[in-house]
Parts: sequence; C-alpha cells; structure tokens
Amino acid sequence: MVVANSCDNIPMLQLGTLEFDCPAVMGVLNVTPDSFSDGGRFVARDAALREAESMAAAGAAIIDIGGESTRPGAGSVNAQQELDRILPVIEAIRGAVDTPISVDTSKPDVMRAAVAAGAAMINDVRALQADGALQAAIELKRPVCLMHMQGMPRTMQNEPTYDDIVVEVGSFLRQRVAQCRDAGLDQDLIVIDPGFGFGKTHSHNIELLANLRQLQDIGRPLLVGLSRKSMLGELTGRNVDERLPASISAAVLAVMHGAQIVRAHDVAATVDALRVADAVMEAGERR
Ligand code: 7PJ
Repeated sequence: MVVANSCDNIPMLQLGTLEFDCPAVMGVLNVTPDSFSDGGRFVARDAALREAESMAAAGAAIIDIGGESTRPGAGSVNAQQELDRILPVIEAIRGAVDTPISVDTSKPDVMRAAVAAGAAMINDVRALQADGALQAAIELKRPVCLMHMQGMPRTMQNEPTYDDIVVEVGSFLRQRVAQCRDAGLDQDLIVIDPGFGFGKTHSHNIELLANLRQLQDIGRPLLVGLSRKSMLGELTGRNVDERLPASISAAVLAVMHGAQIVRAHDVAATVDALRVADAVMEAGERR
C-alpha cells in the first residue's frame, strides 16, 4: 500500500515496509447515523464522497471509514448494518480518489468485504481480538492498526484503572504484536496505537501522550487519535466542534513524541501543522 506523504503530497511511502519520512495524516470519515444520516443513502454517500475528495486534496495520506460508533456508551451494530453503511461509500471513494482507504472495523466479515471493495488497510480498535478477526487479517495481507482499549466501548469509561498506564499499554501492544506475528500475520504490516480515550481517564491520556516515546521500542510505527477527543474538552472547556486548536496542538505534540500517523477530522489544518513540526524536527536531527 502506497500512502501519500503529507509533507509534500508525493505518494512514495510504502505502508508495507512502513518507512515514514514524515508524519502522515489519516482523515476520519464517519458513516455512522449521527454523522451522515439525513436524506437517505444517496445523500449520505454523496456527502461522504465530497468529504473524502476534500481530505484527499488537503493531503490526507489515508482515509479511515467507519460504520460502527466506538464512542463511550455507543451500542453495537451487526456486520450487515456496518456493511450497508460503508460499502457504498468505499466504492464511491475508490472510484474517485487515489488516497488509500482504511476500514475502521473489528468484524472479520466487514474486513473481507471492505477489502474486496477496495479498502487498503484495516483499523481495528479491538486489536483483532474478535472471533475470526486475526484470521481474516492474516488472509487479507493488508496493513493493520492494532489499538489498545481497556474494556469495551459501552462501559470502558466506568472507572478505568492501571498501576502504570504507560507500562501496561506498552506490554499489551508488544504482546499483541507478538501473538499476531506468531499466528502468521506479517509483522511488517502492523501499526500500533495506544488508544487515547479508550478505557482511560483524563490523567491516563495525558501521561500516555507525555510518554509516547516509550512505545517506540516495540519497533512498529505509531498511530494516534486525539482529534476532538474529550481530554481536549476537559483541558479547554470547549465543545466538540470548538476543539480544532486543541486538536492541532495535540497532533504536533504526538508527532514530536514519536507518532508517525495522526488520525484527524480536520485534515487541512493538521497537514499544515505537521509540516511545520516536521521541518523543525528534521532541522533538529541534522545537527
Ligand atoms: C480511534 C480510532 C483512535 C484508532 C476512533 C474518535 C473515536 N482508531 N477510532 N485510534 N478513535 N486507530 O475518533 O473520537 O484513537 S473513534
């Protein structure tokens, strides 16, 4: 999978070997009912397509499409509902933009159908722990993001506890990479993600971000999603639609602490911010 290089828009990075010369932005495209429900399927697909085109033009390296809400308290959807939401969107985008598509799902049937429809990557907040998911990923041979979560979305924010958040998230990810590799998943295709906000208190999230570098010795590229999340709301007192400045700040900090891929709703602003961060970090490394 070739992903665009957010720094200069040249598609050159191989996500197969995952050599990131500069930070990549993964644009978030939700096709859950709370985002694109109005006006029926055709309007929904059209709105999603326009959003994808705008993200591609803004320099998104990957477009992440999800049909299951994983926000705290969210209920579950079945595979058919997820497919009904995402397949028309994946097909429409695949025909219109070159930017690789990732599918945000935990269900093996959804992974298979999404890849058949043109998705190039799997983003699984449950780290391939659902029945059959690991096997599906092994067969599909696509880059896959393994995310840490404590608990399950419906209940994960009810008193998450850790002795040491950084150590525990790190050992989960390290073990999960080893388990997936031992089961036959090509290790070179794995990306890891500490899962900000997924079974973590505010102070857990801050501690993780401050110590993100400690996840680097696992030896896999780091993806982080901080965009518009509630930890930014807690810090700023802002509603979700007012969190762009906080999201930009978090994206820059994440990259300065070692993240290679930043999952973000506001692609254009994030790409600009990471260009600045990248130029400064590169100049620092040259001395
Ligand atoms: C994440 C995600 C994240 C990965 C969501 C939201 C909640 N996938 N899907 N990492 N967050 N890999 O965007 O606020 O942090 S959904």
